[in-house]
Amino acid sequence: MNNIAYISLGSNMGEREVYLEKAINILHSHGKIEVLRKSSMYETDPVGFTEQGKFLNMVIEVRTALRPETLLQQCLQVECDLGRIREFKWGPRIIDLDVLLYNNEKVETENLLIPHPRMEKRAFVLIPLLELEPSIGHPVLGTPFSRFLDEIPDKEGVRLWKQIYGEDVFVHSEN
Ligand code: PH2
Ligand code: MG
Ligand code: MG
Repeated sequence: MNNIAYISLGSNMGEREVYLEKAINILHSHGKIEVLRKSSMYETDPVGFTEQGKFLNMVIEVRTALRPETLLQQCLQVECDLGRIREFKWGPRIIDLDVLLYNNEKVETENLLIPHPRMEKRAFVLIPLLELEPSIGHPVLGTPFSRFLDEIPDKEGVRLWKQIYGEDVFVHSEN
């Protein structure tokens, strides 16, 4: 169990917070995945296909004995367990789990690209990631992710929704 991975979670249908929490619990209940830390939850304007509801997004840090491909399979299994139906790419979803980073490794297989190929352009990924690990850098480019965040124009679309610090919850604003 000595690999560290970061996974982003997003939901924009139904009880969004419940889906995020259930997904984390299912991952953590896997014998070879331990959820170490959770970022706060952020409410975010949809990026890409914009005619859909606002998302809740967050990032978790996990320790795992699984190789990246198997970790991805587990993430997809969680989406399936929670009843995700894929209607169209980038459309509304009850839950989406994306593997962002796996140690400092670069992974390029048919189904999986790590680092996640769009992560450095997405404030809804970078803001929660940097909350957990402020000085983390891009494993391939070497650039700190904070530098990428500085270059993103539409950070206003990401608002703190539920602040989590360790086990303590400080804010909960209902929308
Ligand atoms: N996920 C997408 C496309 N657009 N926008 C927000 N705000 N949050 C997401 O998680 C998201 C998105 C594709 O996975
Ligand atoms: Mg995604
Ligand atoms: Mg996905």
